[in-house]
Amino acid sequence: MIYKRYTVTSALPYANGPIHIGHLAGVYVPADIYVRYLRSTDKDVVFIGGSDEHGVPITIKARQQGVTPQQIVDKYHGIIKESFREFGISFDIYSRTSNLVHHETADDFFRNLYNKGEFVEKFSMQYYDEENKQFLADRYITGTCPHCGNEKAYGDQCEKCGTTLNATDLINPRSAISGNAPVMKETRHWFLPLDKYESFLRHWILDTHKEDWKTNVYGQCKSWLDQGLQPRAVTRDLDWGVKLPSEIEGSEGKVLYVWFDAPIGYISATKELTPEWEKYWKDKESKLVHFIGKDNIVFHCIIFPAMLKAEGSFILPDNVPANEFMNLEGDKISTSRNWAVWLHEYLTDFPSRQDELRYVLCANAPETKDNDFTWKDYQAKNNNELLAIFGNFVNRTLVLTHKYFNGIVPELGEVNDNDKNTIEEINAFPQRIASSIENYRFREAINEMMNLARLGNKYLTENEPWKIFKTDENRVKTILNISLQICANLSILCEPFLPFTAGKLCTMLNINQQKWENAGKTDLMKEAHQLSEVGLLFQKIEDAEIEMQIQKLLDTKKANEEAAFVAKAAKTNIEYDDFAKIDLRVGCIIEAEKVPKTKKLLKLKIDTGIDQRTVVSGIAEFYEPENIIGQKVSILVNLAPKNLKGIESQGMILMAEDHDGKLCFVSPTLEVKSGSEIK
Ligand code: B3M
Ligand code: ZN
Repeated sequence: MIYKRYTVTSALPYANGPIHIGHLAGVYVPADIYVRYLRSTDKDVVFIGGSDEHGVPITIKARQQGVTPQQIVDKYHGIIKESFREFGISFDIYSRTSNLVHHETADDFFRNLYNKGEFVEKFSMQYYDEENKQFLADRYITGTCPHCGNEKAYGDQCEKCGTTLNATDLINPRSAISGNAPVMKETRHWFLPLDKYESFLRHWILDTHKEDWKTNVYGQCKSWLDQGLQPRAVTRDLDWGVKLPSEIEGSEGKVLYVWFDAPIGYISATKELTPEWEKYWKDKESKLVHFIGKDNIVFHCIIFPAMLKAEGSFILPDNVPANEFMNLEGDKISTSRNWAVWLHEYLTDFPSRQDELRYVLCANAPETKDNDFTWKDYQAKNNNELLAIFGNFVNRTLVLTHKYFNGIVPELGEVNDNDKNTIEEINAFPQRIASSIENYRFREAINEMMNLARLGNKYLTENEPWKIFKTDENRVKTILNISLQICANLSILCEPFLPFTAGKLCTMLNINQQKWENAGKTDLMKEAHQLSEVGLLFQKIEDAEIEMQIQKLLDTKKANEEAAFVAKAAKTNIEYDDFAKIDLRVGCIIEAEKVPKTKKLLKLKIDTGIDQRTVVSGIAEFYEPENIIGQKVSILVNLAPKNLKGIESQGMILMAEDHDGKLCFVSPTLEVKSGSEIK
């Protein structure tokens, strides 16, 4: 089917934290590539984005910080919007769900379904905080996970074992607001009867989209459908969100469930963007595409389509190209563990290197399986691909043109077979890249684009213009003319992926950014056209820069381990008489040496104040013998001697074990004489 226009949405990030490379790789870079390509082919397209500003995590964060939810979302909406702008994510509008248009639109949508009798009203028992006079939704309840024993599980999920929970599953439930045990109280909610749409959804997804939806997306949908769909509550007891229409009985203190209002945010934002919004949402000749991460599949492929279908006047998505997750250095990206590369921090450390990150995230995009971002790979892709292939080709071409022809495009003379083949190959690139993009295969597309730069490099290397300039200037003219055509083609074909680079390249070539239909041509650079100055497209990334990033992550890991430390429970009680049998003294290490052929053992001579005796201690991994002479220790002097590796050990020094297994001396903080009793 040929579409007249495109409505492209990208998931609305929660405005309760900044965004990281996982967001870019999974959703926004692919969406932006797709949209930039469509614009380059002169398609009518709207690219919709915005912040998701409702939901319980936002209210909880606000409570923790002693501010209002609005203050939280104002802060993060600003940060997120700025990150997108800096990385060239070219939304036609970046809106937010706390604004009036959205509240009105979501309200309309709910009313419409309500009036048509599309909802099922149900009474149920729900936890209630008597002190705060509030029903406790999802995350407002914490308690012990019945599956893994995690004492900090939430009413909707245990983050430790990943199980989806109901609040009533929790053992020893507590209100997250007051800490009190909640009581059960009856409440009323409205449910969207998904079961009613099951057969429609089955047919629409399983029969008509088996071929064109990605396997991961199709597979998740199928498994949901095969399990059978249940009615789903679309309201919550909460005071932050889109309020229920007040004339509805029982609506007080209730808002729309965040996953009901958030996707409507796509529609509200389009409304805000253009008075002609309806054609992007209601005309069958508009192609609706949702870019999302894999955790949002059910909402975009099942629930939102059911909502749209229930409303009746909207189109359904043509495709939902969801990506898997991008991990970081082998570990899942996590906001709470600060395990992420935050976009605003990246730009402080690597100013003006947006395209470098866009490149690496796209070349490595988690399209069919989870993937890993590593700093070493980032460096390698920058240095060995962007710089060594793309940058190097453009640089060689431009520098030679300036050197031999004062930066004026030389004429194309007689073309030989090699030239002809090269020209033919150039012609074929736009279609190949286009087809990969249209099929949401962005890794393949960016690799194809780089193949054009590879072709350029190969062409220059095979023809070696620098060797023949003195003897055959005309031949050099032809070679550089063709190389310049490749540069001009790159400026068009790289634009969806590397918009900043495309801009720089156009400046150097002294041409305007051109449309896709011109790509493939080999007369883009006109004879006698004057080029501008040569600048650098990419810079080398040094080892030291990468080591700094890796160190930053190691520090985070360490801080997380420290934060996660929990002291072991106490042992059973003993009587004082048992303790009194132990003879502990302050001592001092006066000699230390490694025990040969062991990794862990040191042979120490300790001045106990009573005598000088030998103690073998398992601390060699942590201390160099020469550094601990003079160290005060606590020593158990009446421990029965024991033979260790042929040495008689007469006592034991006390060590405290840190969270990471490191052993530390236990010694008095002030000067205390050796032999003093510890009791
Ligand atoms: N805010 C969830 C997420 O960021 C959610 C997406 C809404 S899209 C309508 O994963
Ligand atoms: Zn659990």
